[in-house]
Order: sequence, then structure tokens, then C-alpha cells
Amino acid sequence: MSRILESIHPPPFLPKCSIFDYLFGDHQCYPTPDPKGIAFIDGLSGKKVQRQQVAHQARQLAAGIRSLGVKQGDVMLIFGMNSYEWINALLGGQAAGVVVSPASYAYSPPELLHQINDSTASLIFVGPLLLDTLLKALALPDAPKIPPSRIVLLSDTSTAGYKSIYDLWQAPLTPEPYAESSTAYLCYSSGTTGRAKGVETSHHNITSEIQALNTVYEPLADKDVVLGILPFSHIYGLSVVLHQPLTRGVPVVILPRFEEISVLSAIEKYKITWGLVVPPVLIVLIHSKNVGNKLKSLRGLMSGAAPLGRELTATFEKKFPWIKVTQGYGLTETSPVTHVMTLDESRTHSGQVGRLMPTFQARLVDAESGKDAERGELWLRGPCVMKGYWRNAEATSNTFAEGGWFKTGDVAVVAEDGYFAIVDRVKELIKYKGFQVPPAELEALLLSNDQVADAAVIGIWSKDQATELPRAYIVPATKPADAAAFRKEIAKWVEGKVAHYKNLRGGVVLIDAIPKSPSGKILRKDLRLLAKEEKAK
Ligand code: 4UW
Repeated sequence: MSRILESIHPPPFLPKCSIFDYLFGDHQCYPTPDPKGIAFIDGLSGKKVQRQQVAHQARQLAAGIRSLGVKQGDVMLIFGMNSYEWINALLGGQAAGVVVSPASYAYSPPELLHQINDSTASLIFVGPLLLDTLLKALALPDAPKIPPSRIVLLSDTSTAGYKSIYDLWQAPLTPEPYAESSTAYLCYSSGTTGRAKGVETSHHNITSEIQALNTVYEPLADKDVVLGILPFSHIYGLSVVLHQPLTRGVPVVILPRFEEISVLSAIEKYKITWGLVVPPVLIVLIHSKNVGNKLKSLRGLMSGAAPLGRELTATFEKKFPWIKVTQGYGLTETSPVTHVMTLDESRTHSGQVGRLMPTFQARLVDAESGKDAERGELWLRGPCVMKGYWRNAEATSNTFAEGGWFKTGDVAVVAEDGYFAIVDRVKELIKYKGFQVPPAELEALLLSNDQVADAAVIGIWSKDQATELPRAYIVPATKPADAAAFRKEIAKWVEGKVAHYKNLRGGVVLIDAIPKSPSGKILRKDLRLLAKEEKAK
């Protein structure tokens, strides 16, 4: 008999409509915010955009997207740092009924090309600073032919034959209704194994998630102003920073990325009250020499995407006693938040990730026995769980168990009062500051180097930085004369070939043989033990 854990919260109303209709139509699922209220503020230029303008400008872009011959159900890709233009592209795509695939701005040309090819994107919006990376990706041998008219700049000026997003605006299109089960987004996640895969997130997944967030997430209202530094290309930024505040009528201050000085200045200037962060941001703030009085307005921070321990929370709250910190947990595949705590709940449950969100059911399953257990792999089910991996039936069937359960690859425990804690990970994934580092990608890259006979990559926990660091174990093809120089050379060789967050910051260790199971699977547990022993030495 399986032990199904239910959310203590009754399910909220789950609308059956598209994301665009949910956000800007007359659904009355949430107190509709003032159309003239400010939805987004550009943190660098100070430009403000009202909620009604956001909707109108998205419909203007939707008309332009259609005029390019892009049809409902086609795929477009966005490759840029956070900006208002990024939001316009996303919502314009939504109004046009296009599937939107956001890509990490840190991608190298081959990583970007993988997403362009895999998603079958035929229209690309690109940040002006990233055009060069895109053009390099499109010059690689297996790149598709995308005409310049289908490459649009996320900026107010056109360059070198490429139109600005504003050039595309036309008389606004009225979005047609379409099925809530259709695919809205394709964010990329490696899941439990292998390379990055397109996560098919439906309209219903997102609207259900936001309805659930609006029931139990820290309530945002009135004077709240939200910090928008998490990348919109990652589901945490996409759902929780970009979408949810639109339903609360509170402004989001958009910044291109996390950079200490500009973030501190924006918090001070716009009197930001609420921030969505990852644990390393807390470390930067604790050690910052530039904080002064700049964080005065901040009342709370929500941390997610990686473990946040009790100790770090306590250190932060001691230094900034007026700012409370809480935590949530989620995955790209679950749209994303599945567990969360309000600031008040976090007073008594620091170090845990919270209770199950409304709409979700959970099981904890022991990997060896396959039976429900007190401590086991977290399985989840509900309307926020993805449809599957895009055009990848094998990965989809491997990740769902009988009964429609999605296997997270994380090991959890649940206390009697219903609060969960994440205690281990059984999947390969490494997380550097909340960013996904799929070991299989780095291993494939390392094996393409003639000097490497075999390789395995694991994450090493750094307490100082509150993150895992990717470390490679390498079997050299021939014994190097100078081992230290060889290790450095390998780490350097990886740099620039991958997004910066995949660099081998945890070091390169030489080894005689990679521990493997009889079927050839890398025994990562053995490597983790080895790493512990090395540390103890
Ligand atoms: N503790 C330990 C955590 C935690 C964690 C995640 O890149 P993905 O697919 O997705 C995410 C989404 C995180 C998220 C989104 C919205 C939100 O509100 C929130 O809490 C505030 C978190 O990261 O990676 C998923 C994997 O990241 C790890 C875990 O291994 C999971 O499978 N992870 N949150 N609090 N580990």
C-alpha cells in the first residue's frame, strides 16, 4: 500500500484558460490589480510600465510575430538577460499562442545550439550583447537556417540587419482562446540524468501553480516591491518573479543579473521589500562592504533552488535582524514550487523546505525496496507537474512511475507536523548557485579531449559559498609529467566551452580508474566518499 501525503490546504480554483487570458482576461481568480498600477520597473533606466501597457504591448508584439508567418504552436526562443523587452517577448509569444523556450544567457554557442535544435525554434529573440554568441551558434555545422527576419533584438535599436523588438509592434492582436493543456513553455532541465531536455510546461501547469502560490506563498500586497534578479530563463524567475507578482498588483524591479552594487542600489532606490534569491546571495550580502543602510526597506527574502541551512539563515538574520528569510523547494518539472514556508512559519522551521503546496500529492519511496518509507525519494503528482520531456518519450517514461508519479531524484523526510526537509539527492544533477550543471554534459566534453581516457563529474559542497562546485575526476590518457599543470590545463580547457557556472570550480583530481557498476554506470556515491576522505586528510 502506498502512503500518499496530501497537502493540508484545499485546492484553489484552477482556471481552464491560457496563461495570457489568466493574467489579463476577466477571470476573477484573484483580486484583479489596478490596470494603471506599475507592473515592471527597469532597475537601470528607471523606466516604468503599467500593467495595462504590459498587456497591450504584448498584443502589439503578438501581431508582429504572426506577421512573420509564425503560427500557433510554433516554437520561439528567448536568449537574453532580464529586461522589459524579455518580458514583452515572452508575453507577446503567449498572446500569439507560440510555445516559448527561454535559454540561459550564460550559454556557450554549442549549448545554445542544442536548445535551438532540440526545441525546433524558428524565431529567436536575442539580447544585443548576446547576438555574437547566437551567430556563432548558428554558424556551427549542424545549425538550422534561421533567416535574419526571424532574429529579433531585445533592444530599442536595430543593428546589422536585425530588427529591434519595437519594430515588430503592430496594431494589437486579440488572442484566440486555446486549450489550457497545450504547451506554453519549454525550459531546459537535465532532470535526473543526461543532457538538458525541454520541459513541456502547459498553460494549466502555470495557472495552477500561481493559484496555489497565491494561497500559501508569502502574501504580497500594497507597499511591496519585488526584486527581479533571478534569471527569467529559469523556472524560478519565470513563475515566481515574472508571473506571480502580475497577479498581486505589485511592481517588480528588473535587473539584468545579480551584481552586488547594482542590486544594493536598486533595493535602496526603489525601496524593495521582498526578494527571491538563491543561498549564495545571502553570503554576498553578509560579507558586503557596501551594504550601509541600503537594505533598510527589505522585509523578507525567499530562498530556493538549492539547500539553505539553518546556520546561514541565522547568521544572515543576526546581521540584518529586520529581514526574515524563508525557503521553498521546487523543480523545473513541477512549474516549480512544491513546498514552501511563509516568513512566519520559517521562525520555527528553519532548514526545512516547508509543507506541500496545495494541489500536490507526495510519496517518499525507498530506492532499494521500492516501498513507501519515512525517508525516501520524493515523488510528486498534481496539475502543476509537467506534461513530459519535449519529443523525448524515453526520458518521460523513465521519470514517471506508475500512477502518474513524477520522480524528483531528491531524498526527503517529513516531520509529524507536515514540514519536509531535503536530505540527499539520488540524481546526477549538480547545482552551482541554483544553476543546473548536468555532469553528463561535462563528462562528454572531457571525453572529447585526447588527453582524457575517462572522466566523471560530481558536486563538492562549499560551506563558504553555500553551493556545490563541479569537480572532475580524470583518468589521463598518458601519465602527465607535471600532474598539477595537467589538472590546471584541463580546468582551463573547459572554460569558455560551457556556461561559466559549469566551470570546474571544485577542481580536477587525477585517478587511476573511475568507479563503475558492472553495467558501466559511474558510481558517484563512491566518488563522493573519496572526496570526503580527501577533505579529511
Ligand atoms: N533545497 C534543496 C531546496 C531546493 C533544492 C531546489 O533547476 P531546477 O529544476 O529547479 C529549481 C527550482 C527552485 C525553486 C523555484 C521556485 C521557488 O519558489 C523555490 O523556492 C523558493 C525554488 O531549482 O532544480 C531542481 C533541483 O534543485 C534542488 C533539488 O535538487 C531539485 O531537484 N533544489 N530547491 N530548497 N535542494
